[in-house]
Amino acid sequence: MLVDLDYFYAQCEERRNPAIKDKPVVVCVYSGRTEDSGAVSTANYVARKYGVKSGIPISLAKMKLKDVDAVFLPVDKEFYREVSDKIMEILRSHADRFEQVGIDEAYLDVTQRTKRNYPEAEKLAETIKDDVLIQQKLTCSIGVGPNKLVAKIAADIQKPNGLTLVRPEEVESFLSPLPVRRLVGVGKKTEKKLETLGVRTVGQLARFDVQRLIEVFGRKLGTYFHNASLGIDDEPVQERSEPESVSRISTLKEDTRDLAVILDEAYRLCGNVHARLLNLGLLYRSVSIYLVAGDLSVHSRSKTFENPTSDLETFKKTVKELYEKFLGESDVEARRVGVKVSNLTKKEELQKQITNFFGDSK
Ligand code: TTP
Ligand code: CA
Repeated sequence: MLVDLDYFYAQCEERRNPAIKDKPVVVCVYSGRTEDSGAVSTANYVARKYGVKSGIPISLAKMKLKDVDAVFLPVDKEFYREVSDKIMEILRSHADRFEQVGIDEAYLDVTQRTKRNYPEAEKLAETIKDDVLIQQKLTCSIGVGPNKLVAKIAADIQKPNGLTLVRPEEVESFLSPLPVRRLVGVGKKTEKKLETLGVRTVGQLARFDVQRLIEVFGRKLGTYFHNASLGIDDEPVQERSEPESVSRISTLKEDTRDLAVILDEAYRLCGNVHARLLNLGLLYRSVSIYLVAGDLSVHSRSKTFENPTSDLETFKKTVKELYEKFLGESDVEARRVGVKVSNLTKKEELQKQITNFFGDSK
């Protein structure tokens, strides 16, 4: 399955402030040069009806939404990351193997838990959509197929709040009418080149002589296009390897040296990091704090323990100690604060080591 959250940044904003839900919502990256310079990050589907989409200039979006009661908001990546983390944990719990790609997409290998049964997979996808909606109040679109390539295209076909299943026997009929642009790796340039060869649809690509494709695009890409057009893909859903550290950073409402204010935010981040650790089944041995000062200078302090732990209270206590000590030594004001754990070990690894050490006598 490929799960893709709908109009993600804009939907996060709607969740935070449901009053804007029926209006066009445009999330912007302001460059800061002039009031409206910058680009649109994403927009909700109401705004998309007016032609507003990712990448266009904010000024153009404003023109398209002239005389419309629209909402323009600056990106708040920290908030979206938080929502994303929580949703990814829900998704992970429904997969045999899990691979997050980007902030709002993930592949779920559900082969075993559905026993390759599509009605089962459909039920599972419905459950996932319900879980995400009930627990995190967000909609997503899901594509289900025999491999990652097909699942991804399936998820894109029906949006927002879509669910599209493509069974193995339907792959050919599903893909063949689609424009080649739908295939991952086919951009504007490739699309043009293929068009000069008389190839517009995936089906035409599938029937096109593979040797000629290789002549035009090279062996690697030519072979890939040929296989992709037939829905052939055997890329496994790849669990990402263990992270070296888990950290979160966030901007304070205003610059401050007030320990209580700093800790209030830092503890929230600790909770966030801790949840992630638990989910990954990891223990930490080192704790670090970050502080970006008003002048944008970056400061950090760390402490390393003898033994790995997953304890949240120890984490918070150490963060407090480190901030206290840092503020005692320096006179900067904090603009952004962050926390990090590192020297991570897997819980099972530790248990194995202990068992080996004491023998398996129980
Ligand atoms: P997408 O999944 O491409 O788009 P989306 O979630 O906004 O909309 P859809 O319903 O079509 O899936 O991107 C995920 C987020 O990444 C998006 O909410 C904002 C961000 N993004 C940018 O900041 N700039 C961009 O050009 C794109 C494409 C996305
Ligand atoms: Ca999305």
